[in-house]
Amino acid sequence: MSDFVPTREDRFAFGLWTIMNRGADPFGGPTREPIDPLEAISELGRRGVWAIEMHVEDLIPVGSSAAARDRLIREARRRLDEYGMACVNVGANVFSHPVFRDGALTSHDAKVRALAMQRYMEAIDVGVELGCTLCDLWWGRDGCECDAARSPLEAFKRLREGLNYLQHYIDRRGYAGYRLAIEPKPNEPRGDAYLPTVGHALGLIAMLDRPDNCGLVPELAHARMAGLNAFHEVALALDAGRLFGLHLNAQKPLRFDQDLRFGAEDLKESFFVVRLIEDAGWTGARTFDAHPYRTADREEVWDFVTGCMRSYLILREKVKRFNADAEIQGLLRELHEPDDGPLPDPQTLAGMHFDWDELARRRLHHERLDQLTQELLLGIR
Ligand code: GLO
Ligand code: MG
Repeated sequence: MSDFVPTREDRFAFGLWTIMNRGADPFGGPTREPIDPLEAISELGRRGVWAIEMHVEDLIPVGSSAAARDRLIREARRRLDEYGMACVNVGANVFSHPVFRDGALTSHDAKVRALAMQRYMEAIDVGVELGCTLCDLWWGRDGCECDAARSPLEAFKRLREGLNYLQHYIDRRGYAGYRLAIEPKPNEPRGDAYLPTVGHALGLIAMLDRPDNCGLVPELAHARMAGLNAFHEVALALDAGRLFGLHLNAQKPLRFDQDLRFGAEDLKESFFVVRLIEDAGWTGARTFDAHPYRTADREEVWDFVTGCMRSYLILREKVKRFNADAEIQGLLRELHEPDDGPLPDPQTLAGMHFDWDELARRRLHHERLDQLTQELLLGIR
């Protein structure tokens, strides 16, 4: 059995913000010293991580001089190259500063909307310099508590306009291959966020000027916060050909955004997500977007990093066993047979006779199948 040590081929990534997270929550300030973004890149590189994601502000604080900006980009690039790493998403932090307290792209204030757009443009420019080809938009503050203040019709229109504007920017600058993505989330920090799920986002994407160039970055915790099956959410994005990224973490359902270490909760659902993307041969980054516990100190942040990757590798090993397990595969074969291919033409179909009772008597094996899956995950198969 493998010793579950990650290599670049495993395509693991971390958001810089996850390493830089200082354990603060709404009820208490930071509990650990900050980790510098450049140091984070090198430490991740030493641990076999393949890529990073970031908000442009994680690396380049707002207000940095042009010289400081260039130096930070150069140094980030040098460290990425040193470890054979990539940068797979640069987004913008348009949620922390009070100027965005009532939204960025959907703000009532045209100047705030323009400022947010400027930040996204900067994210794309810096991304290009780092060899990145994706800008994932998580619009943290684009939502509301007070529905009297803004019609969602206005909000959806502005989100659409914002995405179209960014796409035109990408086209005008000739950034070939650069893509946009929406990261849906149901709530937090807003009471309600616009576009809470993958399905909602797909609906909006279909109305864009260039729907082909905008995809999704689903996050397991966000789906579970909405009480949804995260496996199905990821599958919907994959099926639509729009799985441009993936944020892995763990979460108890219907709670605040816990951003737990991957594998810390919802093991069975996580297993099926790993199986989905591994079996599909999906080549995107397996990005962890979780936070070390508030109780963790600076050193324990690296335990958290190792833990996320080990859990993925262990689940991937379980996927191999699942796919090779004769009993499980036998049940699955039986379940999927007979597969008579496509439906006959409507005239033939209209004349067909069905034995309802016989069809209803067919054994489906769900009890055994689920128990076997459970036993496999519990380590006795
Ligand atoms: C917060 C989101 C956030 C995004 C990030 C992407 O709940 O998951 O971490 O993933 O802003 O750039
Ligand atoms: Mg995320």
